[in-house]
Amino acid sequence: MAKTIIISNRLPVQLQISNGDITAVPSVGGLATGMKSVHSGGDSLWIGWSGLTDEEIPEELVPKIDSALAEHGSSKVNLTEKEVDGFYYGFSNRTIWPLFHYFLEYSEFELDSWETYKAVNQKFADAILEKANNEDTIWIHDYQLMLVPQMVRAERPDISIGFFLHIPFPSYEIFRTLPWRREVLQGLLGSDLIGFHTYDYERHFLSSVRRLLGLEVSFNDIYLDDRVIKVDSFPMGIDYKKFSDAAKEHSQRTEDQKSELQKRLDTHKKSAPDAKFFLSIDRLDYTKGIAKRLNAFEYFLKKYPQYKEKVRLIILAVPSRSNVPQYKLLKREVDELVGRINGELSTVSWTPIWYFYRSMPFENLIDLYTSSDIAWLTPIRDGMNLVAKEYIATRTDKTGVLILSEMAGSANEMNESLLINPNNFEQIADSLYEAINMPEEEQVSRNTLLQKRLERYNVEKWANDFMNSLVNQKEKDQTYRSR
Ligand code: GDG
Repeated sequence: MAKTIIISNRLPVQLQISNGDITAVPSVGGLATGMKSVHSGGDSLWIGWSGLTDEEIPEELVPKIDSALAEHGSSKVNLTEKEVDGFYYGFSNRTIWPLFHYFLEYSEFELDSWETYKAVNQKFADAILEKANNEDTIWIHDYQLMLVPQMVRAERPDISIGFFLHIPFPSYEIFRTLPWRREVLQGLLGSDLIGFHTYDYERHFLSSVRRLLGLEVSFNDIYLDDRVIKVDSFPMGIDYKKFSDAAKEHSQRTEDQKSELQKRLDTHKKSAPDAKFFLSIDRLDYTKGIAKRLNAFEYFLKKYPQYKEKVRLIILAVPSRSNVPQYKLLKREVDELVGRINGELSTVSWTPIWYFYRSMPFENLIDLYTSSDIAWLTPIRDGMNLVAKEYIATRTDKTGVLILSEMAGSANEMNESLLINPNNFEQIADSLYEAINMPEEEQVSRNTLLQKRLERYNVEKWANDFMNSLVNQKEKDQTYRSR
């Protein structure tokens, strides 16, 4: 029977080793949830890294680990610490990640890490080749694995391969600075279908293909001598029902059932019923504009001092890639900014910023979404930004205002939010003012439209659209070949 093979850097399960016993716990991330409809039962397999290096896995536990993963339809790619260093912390996160988010000055072009990236991509390709039959469908995810499509294609010319990029694809002028730009494009062109979050990323990619490889591009098809490849946009949605159901359940909780965080939020609401909560949730990443947001918050309070003691900014910054120097520096910068602003502005009864540097359980995420009057997300560049969508999905009474950066892919589908340029403090301060004072009817009418769209284009639809498009493309490709 033909199966679907999904490949991503990390598996959708987390391994926990304790006292020689292994448990594999499913992850709750967006991708894992989104792929549920594709990754189901015995006709699909997920290949990826387990999160533990070879050095961390005792040899005698390998069979147990393999069988624990197999129970979740997963199979692991083994990586050494050195490989993770060069491939993940190196080329993926010090070269591609900054470059594709337009942080050219942060991009390091090191031959060693490129070589490791290639070798590790080959490992992923080999793991696929070991498990795949010609009639299977392969879906490869994200910027860590851009060479895998061609590596698989070289061995299996007829197999069906889809690739989806979760981060922006930059404009040609940025992409061309990469020393290995042609190799990366050629790697991706091993696919039958290449998907992006937005039409802009798709156009940027096609422009690079045309200019760097001189290939024939017609609308969104790329013609090679013997194959035709489709490039398209598939804006990723969320598991809408999961978020709205959680919020509904949350609103019916008794005092005893509430979390400690919720009780604390309630206490503050009660002591100042007119005060507004601003919320931001991001991985602690320089692309998310956290430091700028803090400066903009200070600017807002200078411009509109009447809101001192009347607003509170809740920042949830999730630790991320803390081995990479830029992330360490950013952590220090954010810590200092929060300390300085709170130090300068706090009063006996008011701390302007609540800063959490940790990952929270899903339940607390819902506490924050449902308790915040304004979600304020200001990425400098973001492939999509699912937090914006999740906030809207939890607003069961349809109140709440979303202030969102134009530089997030999700801004394309969320026109009813207040869109801002994250570099324009004047506009940001005015949008915060507008959000605080937005009449409830207006909030409801904006959110009604947003919710309808998010409910319809949920993550399951995203995954199915991609898979259907891949099937259609394969048929088109076969006709092209037999012409
Ligand atoms: C990449 C691209 C693109 C966050 N904190 C906690 C937590 N989260 C969850 C959120 C959301 C996810 O993490 C974050 O997704 P984003 O889309 O906002 O951002 P990235 O992590 O940068 O994701 C991005 C995405 O891929 C998908 O293609 O949108 O542009 O950069 O789902 O809810 N979840 C829990 N605790 C937390 O503390 N449980």
